[in-house]
Amino acid sequence: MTSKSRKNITVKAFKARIQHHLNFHAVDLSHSIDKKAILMAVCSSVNEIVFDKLQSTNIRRHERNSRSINYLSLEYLMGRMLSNNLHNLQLFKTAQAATKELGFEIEDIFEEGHDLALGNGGLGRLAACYLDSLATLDYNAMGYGIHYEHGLFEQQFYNNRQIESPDEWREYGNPWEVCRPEAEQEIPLYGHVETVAETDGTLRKVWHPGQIIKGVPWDVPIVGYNCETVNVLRLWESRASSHFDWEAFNAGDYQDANSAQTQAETISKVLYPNDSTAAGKELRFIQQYFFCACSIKDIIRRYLKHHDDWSQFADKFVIQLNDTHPTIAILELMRLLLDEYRFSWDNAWQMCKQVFAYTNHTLLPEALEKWSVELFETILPRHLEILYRINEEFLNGQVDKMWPGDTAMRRKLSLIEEGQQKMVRMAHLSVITSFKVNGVAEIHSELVKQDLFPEFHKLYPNKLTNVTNGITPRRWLKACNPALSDLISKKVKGDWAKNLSLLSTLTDYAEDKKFQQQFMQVKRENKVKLSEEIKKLTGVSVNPDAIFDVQIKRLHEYKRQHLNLLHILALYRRLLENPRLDINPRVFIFGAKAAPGYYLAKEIIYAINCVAEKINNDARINDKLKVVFLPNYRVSLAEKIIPAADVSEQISTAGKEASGTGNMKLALNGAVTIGTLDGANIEIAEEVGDDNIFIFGKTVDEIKALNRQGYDPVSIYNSEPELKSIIDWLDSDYFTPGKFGELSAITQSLLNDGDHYKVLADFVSYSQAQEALDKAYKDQAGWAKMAIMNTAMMGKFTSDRSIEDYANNIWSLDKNLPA
Ligand code: 26Y
Repeated sequence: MTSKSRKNITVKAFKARIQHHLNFHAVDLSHSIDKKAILMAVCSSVNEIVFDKLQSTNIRRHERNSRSINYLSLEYLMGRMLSNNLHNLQLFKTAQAATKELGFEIEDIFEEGHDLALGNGGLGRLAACYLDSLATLDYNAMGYGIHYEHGLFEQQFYNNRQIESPDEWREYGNPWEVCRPEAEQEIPLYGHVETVAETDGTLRKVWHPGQIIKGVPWDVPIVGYNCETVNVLRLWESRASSHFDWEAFNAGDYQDANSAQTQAETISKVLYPNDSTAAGKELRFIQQYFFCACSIKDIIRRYLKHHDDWSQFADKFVIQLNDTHPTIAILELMRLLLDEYRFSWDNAWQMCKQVFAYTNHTLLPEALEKWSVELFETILPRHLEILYRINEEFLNGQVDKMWPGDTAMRRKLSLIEEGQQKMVRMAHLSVITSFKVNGVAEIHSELVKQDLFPEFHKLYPNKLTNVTNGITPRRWLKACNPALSDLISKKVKGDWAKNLSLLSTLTDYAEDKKFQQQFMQVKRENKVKLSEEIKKLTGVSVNPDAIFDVQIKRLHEYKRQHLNLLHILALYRRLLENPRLDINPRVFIFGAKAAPGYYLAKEIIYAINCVAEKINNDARINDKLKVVFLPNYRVSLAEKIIPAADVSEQISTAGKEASGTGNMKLALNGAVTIGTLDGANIEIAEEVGDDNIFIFGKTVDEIKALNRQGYDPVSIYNSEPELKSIIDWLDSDYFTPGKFGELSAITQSLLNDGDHYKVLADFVSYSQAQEALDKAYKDQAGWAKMAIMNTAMMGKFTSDRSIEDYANNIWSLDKNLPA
């Protein structure tokens, strides 16, 4: 089918397709059709077009033999696929009309879809936005990841506490994937290494693995927006290599017969829900190796399909490591080049140094991955040998040349950390191998250079660089906020979803009374919709005319949801003291999952829920304050919250949030940021201007100075009466009647454990910024102008710009527009 006929597909034709597919998905068409069946039928109808485009993209790629970018990530937070695919295919209105004729609202059908939640948070969602942009910009790109049977856990609240249950995203099958058995891989593990003498006297290493696992690829098509391209996200599922041990089974040992299979399938069973503390779990290590080995072998297979020798490999493939999680891919490529393809050491190493690039997403020391040498020795003995040699050459070569005889420096930069247990520093391996290393926002990249890897920056002055994160405006404005999108399209000429800088035209209307009214009317309608959702999810009624103040992100001490909580308590207290206090009614909206093993994060959720319960049921404050914690925060819930937000809380301790991307999504939808000078907030402030953002708190340098001087939170507590009374209040049984000290883990962390994240140091400044914000909201025209300016000035933060930065400055991709 040509692109022309595809664009012209009529409602009638699309409806006929849905009806045709309903034959497979519904048992009895003469009765009312269930929503799951119609969802599947619509997905199948869309897939006819998607897979057709995928075929022609592949043919085009093959003819052009263009350089490809291969994105390796343990996480992809895709969310739901149908709405986005319809928008990207320009089929939304057609599908909407067709399903309407069949008696369904398309939004209700979307609701039946399950989120693809194969990621934790920012890093996984960034990967998903980048796939969208890569396809939209027609780059030859492939995403590689793990086909987890269970994605990120589902969250519910029970007695105000988080409880987790497994995510069952494939319970009824996933329409957006197809198995590719022809690209299956075999992955060795365990065993030992033998040194074999060749006939010519040279020595060769042979790894005799103790176990072989099968990797089965599942392809998820990635549809570009308003273009011909469909790329692929390839996700590996682990299986036992010989499916069943019939010998054991026949001998009556049913358990043994099954155990190899069970063990193999465990590898891709579940996504680790930690996003900040590297726990050193063996299964996680095997997951990383399994997926890297499958992906590297697949890359080599794709290359050798079209080439007789290796001379063009580094020209045709570049591999991006999404944080250190896939670092082991480096050692696997080295191993294959050396042992399977018989490269010399120097040639193999040269090759590796040309193909890998690494993105750093965090400065938090506890998130930097290290694996014990012991684990390497047991599971990947050959890789450890290779690692040792890389280290030796690095220390005796580059390090010794720059710092001759400096043993302290050798110890500091070594790939192996000495100590009770020797550990492999994955970040060091990534940095020394990669030809580029990037941070994810200007300030973060500077801190990577100055604080995290200063010596590496000295060794390789041109290696460390920045690519500021971005978000796809297709999902995060066009699809999730149709009302605002329609309003924008009335004023902005051209396809702003493909060229987001066009939104700056809106600055012309920022003071236009009529446009302000329309803009705020859209916001209000979105708030009404969200109010209904809040009622449904929590039972709490909220006033759509209140300020909707939103903090949505993973729960972490550095993100400081508890700073927000302290301010809520301050407002509550002020209102109790003066019920006629002249403040705008406000609804504080939280969404966050805590890692199941992160004690304090779970205590913060509990505290917010307890405080919410008290405030929401307190008639004295006249509904001026509401607090809701929406359960099971995920991409599809974010898509409902973000269009309705007035205020975006971006309040991390300066220097801790690498970039943030929720900050960009909220601002794009006309929320005004209250935030610290951290991550991409700084660049957002530069774009929107100081008048259109509320900045507060200590800067990175001031935080560093506090740490040098010796930070004393108790003295702040003692000198700020309001803060003191709030903390004491939290420590009483006011919010947990009859249970004294129930919330004291939080107050203890602030007072006795040193308040690592400087909550108390920033409290007063935060509270003042909140007052200024409240005052600004009273000037409705002034607020509308600020909101419009935020939407208008978000052009920089499209993930298309990020991808062009990567393509031009790191990947050297050629642009291959369709003929
Ligand atoms: C090692 C393991 C425990 C681990 C697993 C996941 C460590 C970290 C992560 C995820 C990190 C993450 O999501 N980082 C976020 O990446 C975003 C995209 O660059 C940034 O916007 C955000 O500031 C950063 O926290």
